[in-house]
Amino acid sequence: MGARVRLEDKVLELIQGDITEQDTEAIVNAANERLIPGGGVDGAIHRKGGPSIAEEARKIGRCPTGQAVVTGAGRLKARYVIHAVGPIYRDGKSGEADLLASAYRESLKRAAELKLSSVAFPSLSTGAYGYPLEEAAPIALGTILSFLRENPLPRLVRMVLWGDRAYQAYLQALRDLAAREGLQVEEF
Ligand code: AR6
Repeated sequence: MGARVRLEDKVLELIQGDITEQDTEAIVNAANERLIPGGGVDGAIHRKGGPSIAEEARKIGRCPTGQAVVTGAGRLKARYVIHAVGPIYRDGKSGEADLLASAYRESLKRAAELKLSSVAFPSLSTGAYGYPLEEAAPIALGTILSFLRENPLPRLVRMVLWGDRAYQAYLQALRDLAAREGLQVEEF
């Protein structure tokens, strides 16, 4: 089950699934500032990818909120893991939206620097960090779509949503965004 919008030769896609199973050139991790393996997406990536990811991350050391750093992807199908640090949600009025948009944009910049054509994201900050899905989804999708418009790479960005509730929240946000931008949503 999925949905996509096209922008010339670019695609923004939503699917329901598991980020660790993606065969895009990079997958994005929902990391923390200390780059120390935690739960959720982070735990799943380190479990399935093996210890080399944490070893590389340890050498990098830290990543401030709203930024993103790159390691290899160990045993995962992807070649790279882009570790993005989304904000911890407080009240929605503490700069969270800008920091969340920045975490997506910085991840996409890392992918573009590596000349990658495809990257998959989880829904940053909407698990342990408490960002409400309905607020996070339009920020994530709006930021990705703007980046796709303004940059040649990546050409495919896939949002991988865990469970039906997250998928439905993102599908609604994609429909709203597409309507504003005059784009068609294809469901598959
Ligand atoms: N594939 C895709 N999405 C998933 C998966 C998966 N395998 N597992 C969970 N999700 P979270 P955060 C969804 O908590 O909020 C860690 O401890 C999940 O339902 O992984 O940015 C880190 O070390 C939720 O919607 O990330 C940090 O300390 C979304 O992914 C902290 O959590 C993000 O949930 C980061 O918290």
